[in-house]
Amino acid sequence: PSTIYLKDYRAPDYLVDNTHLHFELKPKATLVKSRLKIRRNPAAGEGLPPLFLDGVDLILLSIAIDGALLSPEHYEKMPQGILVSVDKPEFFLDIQTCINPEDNTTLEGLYLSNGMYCTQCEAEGFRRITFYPDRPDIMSKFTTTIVAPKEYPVLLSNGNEISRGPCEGDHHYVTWEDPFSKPAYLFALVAGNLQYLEDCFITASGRKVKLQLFTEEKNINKGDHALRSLKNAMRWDEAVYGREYDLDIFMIVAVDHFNMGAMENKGLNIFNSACVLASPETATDATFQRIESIVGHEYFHNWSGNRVTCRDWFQLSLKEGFTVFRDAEFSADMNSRAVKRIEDVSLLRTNQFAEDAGPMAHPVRPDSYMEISNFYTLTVYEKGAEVVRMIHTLLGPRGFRKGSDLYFERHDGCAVTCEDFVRAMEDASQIDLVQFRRWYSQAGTPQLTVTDYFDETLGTYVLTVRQSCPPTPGQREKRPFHIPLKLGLLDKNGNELVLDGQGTTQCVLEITEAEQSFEFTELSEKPLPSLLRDFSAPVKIDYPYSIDQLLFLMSNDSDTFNRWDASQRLAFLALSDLQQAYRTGGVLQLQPELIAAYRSVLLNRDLEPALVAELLQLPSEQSIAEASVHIDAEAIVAAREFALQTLAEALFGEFRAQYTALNVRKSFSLSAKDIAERKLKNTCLLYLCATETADALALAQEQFDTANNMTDKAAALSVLINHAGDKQAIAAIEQFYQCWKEDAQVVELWLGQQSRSSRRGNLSAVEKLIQHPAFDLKNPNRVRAVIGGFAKGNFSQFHRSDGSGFEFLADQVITLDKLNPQIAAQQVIPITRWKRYTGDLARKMKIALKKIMDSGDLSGDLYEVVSKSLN
Ligand code: B3K
Ligand code: ZN
Repeated sequence: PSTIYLKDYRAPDYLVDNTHLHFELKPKATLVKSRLKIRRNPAAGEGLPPLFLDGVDLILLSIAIDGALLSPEHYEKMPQGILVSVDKPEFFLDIQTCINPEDNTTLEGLYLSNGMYCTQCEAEGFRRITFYPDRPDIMSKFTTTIVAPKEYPVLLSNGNEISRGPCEGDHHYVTWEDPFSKPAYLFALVAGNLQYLEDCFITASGRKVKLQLFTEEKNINKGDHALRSLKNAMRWDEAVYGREYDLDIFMIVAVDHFNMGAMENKGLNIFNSACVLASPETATDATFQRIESIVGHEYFHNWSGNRVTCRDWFQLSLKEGFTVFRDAEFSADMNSRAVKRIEDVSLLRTNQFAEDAGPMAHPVRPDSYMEISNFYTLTVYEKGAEVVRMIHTLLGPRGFRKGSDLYFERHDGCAVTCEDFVRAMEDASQIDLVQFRRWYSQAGTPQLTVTDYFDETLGTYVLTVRQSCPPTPGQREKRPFHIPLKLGLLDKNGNELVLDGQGTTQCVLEITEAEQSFEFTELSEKPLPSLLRDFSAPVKIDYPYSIDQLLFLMSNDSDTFNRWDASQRLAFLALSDLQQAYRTGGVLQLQPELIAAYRSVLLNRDLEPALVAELLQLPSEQSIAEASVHIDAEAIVAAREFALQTLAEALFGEFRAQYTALNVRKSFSLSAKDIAERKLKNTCLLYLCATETADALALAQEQFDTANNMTDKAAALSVLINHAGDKQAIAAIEQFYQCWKEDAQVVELWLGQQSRSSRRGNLSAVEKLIQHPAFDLKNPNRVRAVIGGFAKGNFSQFHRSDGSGFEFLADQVITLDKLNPQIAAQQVIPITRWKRYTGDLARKMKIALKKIMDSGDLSGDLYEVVSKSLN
């Protein structure tokens, strides 16, 4: 596979004003007729160069210009498409192709999922449907006719339905017209025997929009939450961004086989069933919240992505970073803002920081790729969202809103760049973002080192901030970033100090140089800095906090995020001491201060349950690994296990009391308060059961037997799997399966819990799960649950010192690559970061990678990831 560079971007030679598509659906031989109205792009130069049309895995039946069939000397077949000779500046191009949806296991283009036809075209799936200039800067008005047997009563595409009727031989057709120009990646088609829920939404200007959610009949009772979330998202986008919906109908479809979460096709969002279907009996609180955020995310794309789209795929974060920022703020407004921020930052620090430090590290706007599917990354999405959040911080809410208004107004209907976004923000606010743009072009996680000095005689406090950024592939040297550093200063009683004459107690320092000092005057004592509040920039920050200072911040900081962060820093310090003791054969000990801090968090009745639950979480093994310079997997597992056990034993009484207080029977609700209480209760249950005492396990069993919602049921199952003896655990696993085996989403949860279990998810157990009838290598959700659950979620078993976990992963990835290259390339990631591991593990990961490399014909997706990580 070849590398594509941003610097090589050229405007398209030809434009496609209209696209007429006609589908005759058959499982193994679907006929696709397209009629394209094409014209020379006036902005692309002189002459009439040949027209290139992308096409992959297509059978070409015929091609004609203005009705005249082209003979083979008028076009050239190439590996990835055809090149057509052109002799006029404007013409109609008619093409007929034949495709095979049933055998399409890549889940790109048109495929069948449980007997239902559906499409996935982003980024480059449309070229698997017909020959087309498949690039996002070609925007066209689409009309789509679908012909199918009447056993497929529901036939959907983008836009509005304009006609329907019978066809010969028990067939029928529906024609859809999308009045908005769009790139081919936003095209969608669905056909199936589906039921739907319907609702409606009145927009701010009084237009009525029909909302429909389509799913198989058996799931129809699981759609309410998604529809409610959709209406909340529509209202929120009007209130916060002034954006109204623009078609008369908005449809959501749930499909079981899907490579990612969901897709924002114009007017016809297609969702992975797991990201849209939920009921209290079958879905956990985390699932409900994920659904709300993804429904919001896809809806928000209607403006940030569809009305204004990307010029090329290097600009992916233009729509994804912005839209993740939008959905995060939506979720924060709908639920607990503090908890949402903590969750997002945990994800970023654990997984995006690892990406930024690994072999696939790339800037938010990459400058090259082999396979664009590999760049739907945490860097493009989550770090991209942090970049937009920093612009929000620098401009303030009003300036940011002016900027987004200008961006949408200026670029509506266009395919634009990250540069256009930043320029709109600058123009609207008059704030200089020249240096800030480096966030788009430089990869790697910046490191801030902060030192301070207090002059007692003058009463001045000086903070010195140094920034650096480690080298990443292709980028040795980095120039300083423009970093908003939000901070406050605390006095010895925990009060916020006033930072200026106006009574301000919090400020944003703008770090722009490699080293910079900031002075605060008229202070009577040396303050304690609360740095990087609300995680105001995606950086690592180092300040030599003592344990006492962290304990003080944990109970006194007015910034909730930093209270949590102090608890994490404390835990990291303790875990690092424990690792050191483990390695040197010393005695493992947890400081009494830390135990006392956890106790006071548990006993503090003034703290909100949501925050208590967060403060009590020990960092995951994965996040400890990411924070280590050299990853010593065995020491990490031992240290964390010891900390968990010690806290559980020392605070058993307190956990027990808190659990009992929260374990009251009441009807289920999704209020923020109830979600927080369930989370705290189940955190207590986990600590209690970590002691593996009969008393604690009886509580888990009781909760497992009587829970009236899946959050409590799944939490109980998880602790039974991880801490009960064989008999009790196996009985629970079996009973749960018998109860839920018909429910795809619950079965996925059940598979995932077993393969993530440090106690029971050893390699042979995972190999057995792969043989289970519920497993299916062609279903990405099942692959993510079992293979991903093991390799990404079962740190101790996957990193067993014999390397068997890595070899297993390599074998699975090799098989998977033949079916679904995108999923294979995602699953291989855990072994690509081998360089950071100590000793033999690094070597064994590398051997597993080589095995993949040597296995023969790799897809472009997998080849890119494996070859870059062997480099
Ligand atoms: N835009 C899609 C992602 C498509 C991924 C293609 N490999 C979903 C989203 O981000 O909203
Ligand atoms: Zn998106």
